[in-house]
Amino acid sequence: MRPCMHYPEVPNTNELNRLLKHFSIPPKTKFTYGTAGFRYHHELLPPIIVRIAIFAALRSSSLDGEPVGLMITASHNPEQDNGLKISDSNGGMLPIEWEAMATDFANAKNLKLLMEIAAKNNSQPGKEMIVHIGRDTRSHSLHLSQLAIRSLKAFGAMVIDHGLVTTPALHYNVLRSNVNHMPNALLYGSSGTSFEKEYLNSIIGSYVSLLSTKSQLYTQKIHWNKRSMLVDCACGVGGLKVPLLNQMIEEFTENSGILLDTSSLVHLTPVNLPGDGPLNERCGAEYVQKQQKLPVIYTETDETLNMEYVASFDGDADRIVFHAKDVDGNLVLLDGDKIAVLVSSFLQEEIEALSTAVPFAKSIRCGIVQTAYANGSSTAYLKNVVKTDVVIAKTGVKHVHTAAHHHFDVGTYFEANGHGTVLFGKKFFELLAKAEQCLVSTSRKNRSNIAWQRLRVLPRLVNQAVGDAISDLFLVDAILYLKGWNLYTWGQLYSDMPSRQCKVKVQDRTMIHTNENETKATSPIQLQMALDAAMDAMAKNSPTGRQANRPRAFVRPSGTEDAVRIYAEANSQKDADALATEAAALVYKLCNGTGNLPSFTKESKL
Ligand code: 16G
Ligand code: MG
Repeated sequence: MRPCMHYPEVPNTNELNRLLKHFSIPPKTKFTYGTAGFRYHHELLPPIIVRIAIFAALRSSSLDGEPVGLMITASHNPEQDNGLKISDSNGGMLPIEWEAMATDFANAKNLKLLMEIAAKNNSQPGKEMIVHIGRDTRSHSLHLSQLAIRSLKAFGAMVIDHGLVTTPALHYNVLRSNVNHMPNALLYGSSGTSFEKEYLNSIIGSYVSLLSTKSQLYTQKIHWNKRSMLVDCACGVGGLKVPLLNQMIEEFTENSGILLDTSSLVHLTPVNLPGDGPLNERCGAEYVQKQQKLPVIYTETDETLNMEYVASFDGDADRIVFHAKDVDGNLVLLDGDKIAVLVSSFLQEEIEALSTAVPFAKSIRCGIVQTAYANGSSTAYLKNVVKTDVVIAKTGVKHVHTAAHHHFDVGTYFEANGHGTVLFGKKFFELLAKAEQCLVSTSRKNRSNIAWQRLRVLPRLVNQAVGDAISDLFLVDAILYLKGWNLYTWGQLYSDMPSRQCKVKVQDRTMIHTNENETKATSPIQLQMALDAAMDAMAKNSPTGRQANRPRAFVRPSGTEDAVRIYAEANSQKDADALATEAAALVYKLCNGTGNLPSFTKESKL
């Protein structure tokens, strides 16, 4: 877990020129910064790595030497792909204004052009340039990270290599090394350069503290036979970290002195570890959520695996969905929407409980950010039952994260695909300080006091830089434990509208433009008119006139693949499939489709 430091050397122009020449841009190729960085077949990556490593150093320089991060991963994509994600110094995504420069960099032939682009963007090498590097378990990631390190050293930057880490842990490392971006309340404990262990310990410590607040406030409706969770790590980097957690939980509980019935602690059984099977293939969060199928368990084990409580991560462990197998062997899926509902209702309840003793709590703006992919039933439930504010933002962490910060003091965001976290703003920390003054001398059993004990541990449990499968796993488990729920109780909060996702290849997907939150296509102009007509026709035949059940479809160009994505939901699976098929055919016809149109036979679901 200890990072390897590479101290800055004198910039070596010859070496840089050599690297740029050797790893030249293939003819007729244009690389583009996508939804979350660059993602291509791994053989195409080396020229991008050299150029974006230099770009990252310049970004650090533009922030007066604040460290930034580079993660070598293609997340949930298949093994043959690889990519680069950039963490800004605050642990968040690269600011959108810098994406065009990143694209120009990735396509620049030589050092002279790179420096011209940098100058045009008022960016220049500085004395202090620090880049944290991490990589996932793909077979080509080591070689690509070595290339990034070589390029950074030649450019005169300092490199801190974390080796095999999850994407969220790398973001956290970056945030933690820029303490000016961390809320004071989160600064504590150790110093040094490796924060990963400290990070996992802080998650576990907060988790155990949260469990210890269990009281008779919630009536235990369901008793767990065994608090044991199977964790499908998608054969990716999360599989290197999850096996460490049981022992960390035990050690923490023993040493902390927190009184807790140890049977309340969840036991994790990690499966689909690196090397057990193909990365992200028929396993992991993307497969389970998009294909709506149970994952294949590649790990050989003598144990009978408990499929009642399963979490699936994606390949770089920044996404999570939960699921179970019902008595008929079918999948019960608890996706990002269900997590949003669970987490936000818990937060609302606790803030409300606190408000009886601390009226300031009433002024805290709590809310949820979703994307157009959020199931209509979840949005209706959040608005009508949880009674919370819902904002729909564009797909991609950079959009939902920004919106959560912007709109709310306690902003929860979850994409249906399982990316998400809760962000706590300044006013929330003010609330904690006021609560401390009012409640420190009250009984720990007082409801407001319990709410305060719960709320104050959350910012250390929930990753404040970016969504994290490990941190979300413990958050969800703790809430379920406190409520006495299992996945079925949770799943029954509302029923998802049947939905279908698919994709269509077109000659040039950039011809499709959408409105701000991607719920409507703005061009080609006929496309939305035709989609509206298809939705209206289906709505007329819908069994109920309720707003939540209105069939809905939208299309958007993918930011990670050369395809147009289609989403449809309706009152039956048949209707959702029919609407998706119609939307796909419209895209194909109006946007110069190529290849095959999707069909929804068992094997061709996308
Ligand atoms: C990336 C995004 C994810 C988004 C997905 C959409 C990050 C860290 N990840 O995986 O948030 O849902 O892309 O992919 O931002 P698409 O543009 O291909 O549909
Ligand atoms: Mg990912």
